[in-house]
Amino acid sequence: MNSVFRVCVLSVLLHVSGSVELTGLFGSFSSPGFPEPYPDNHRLVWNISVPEGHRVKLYFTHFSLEPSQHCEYDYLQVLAESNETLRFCGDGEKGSESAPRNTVILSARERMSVVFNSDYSNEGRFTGFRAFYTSEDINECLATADGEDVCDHLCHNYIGGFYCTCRLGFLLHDNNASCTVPCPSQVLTTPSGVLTSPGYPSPYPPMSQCDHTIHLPEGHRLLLDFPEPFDVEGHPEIPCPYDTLKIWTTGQEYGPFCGSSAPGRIDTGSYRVHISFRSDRSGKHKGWKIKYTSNTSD
Ligand SMILES: *[C@@H]1O[C@H](CO)[C@@H](O)[C@H](O)[C@H]1NC(C)=O
Ligand SMILES: *[C@@H]1O[C@H](CO)[C@@H](O)[C@H](O)[C@H]1NC(C)=O
Ligand SMILES: *[C@@H]1O[C@H](CO)[C@@H](O)[C@H](O)[C@H]1NC(C)=O
Ligand SMILES: [Ca+2]
Ligand SMILES: [Ca+2]
Repeated sequence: MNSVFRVCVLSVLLHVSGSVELTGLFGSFSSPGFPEPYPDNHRLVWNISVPEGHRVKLYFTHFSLEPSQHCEYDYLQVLAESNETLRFCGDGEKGSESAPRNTVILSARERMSVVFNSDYSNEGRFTGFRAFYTSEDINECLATADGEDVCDHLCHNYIGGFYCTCRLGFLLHDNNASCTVPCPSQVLTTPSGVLTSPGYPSPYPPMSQCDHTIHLPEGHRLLLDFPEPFDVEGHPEIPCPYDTLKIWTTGQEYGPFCGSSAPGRIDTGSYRVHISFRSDRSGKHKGWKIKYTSNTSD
């Protein structure tokens, strides 16, 4: 096992502290001198790390530490990375509530630290602990990141990782998680027409990137109307932080537009209009429709 052991005498009180790195797929460790009673004034740390995409599973086959309220004298502490810290003491066989007994402790990710601490006395001649650990694949497909599934459509778990796929007709975005549909750029040249978000009025896909142009002969003047439903993911205070519809002509910008009430008619005063739409990773919204007409201005 690839472990380093360091002991340093910290003070005249003969406190001994050390740390051990454990990097195998499985292993075991125990209190100093095990199965003899452990020495006083020791603080040892075992840092366990397992390969990416795995977590650490820890359990004890023997546990007998001096009992104390809140385990403030002698204790074993487990830091399971982004989980709460657990502290154990006492003797499971004697029914101690604060002993781990048959608990299996799982880390959230690849690392777990175990701290053994003994104070200045062990009068009860407690024999300490013996711990075993193994690594276990994380099933990322069961997890959610900020309440969102890790994959938009289908999630496939494998040992050491996972990947996402999309249902027929969708493409996996470069972020490896979103399923989008391509939004080919359109250039409209008819005097009136319609443009919509992809799939309108079905919810538009995430990570949409649409850029369209309406281009009429010079002298025309484009008018834009937004029929209901208009539904683009918005925010009550911040202007369009998620999904945005923007419209501009040479010299004039409209929007960004989002939310659930349609913008009023836009008289662009121009014969050439650009429309761009972007959506982010999340949300289900119907999108937008633009009906345009034109006048010939004199
Ligand atoms: C062991 O892990 C702890 C907590 O995660 C960290 O503070 C400490 O530096 C690590 N020790 C070594 C030797 O890597
Ligand atoms: C740590 O977090 C993982 C995943 O969130 C959970 O399954 C596990 O039970 C937690 N372990 C502890 C000791 O709280
Ligand atoms: C997506 O997956 C590819 C191939 O597995 C990888 O090279 C790339 O870094 C991943 N991209 C992201 C954003 O995770
Ligand atoms: Ca996995
Ligand atoms: Ca969105």
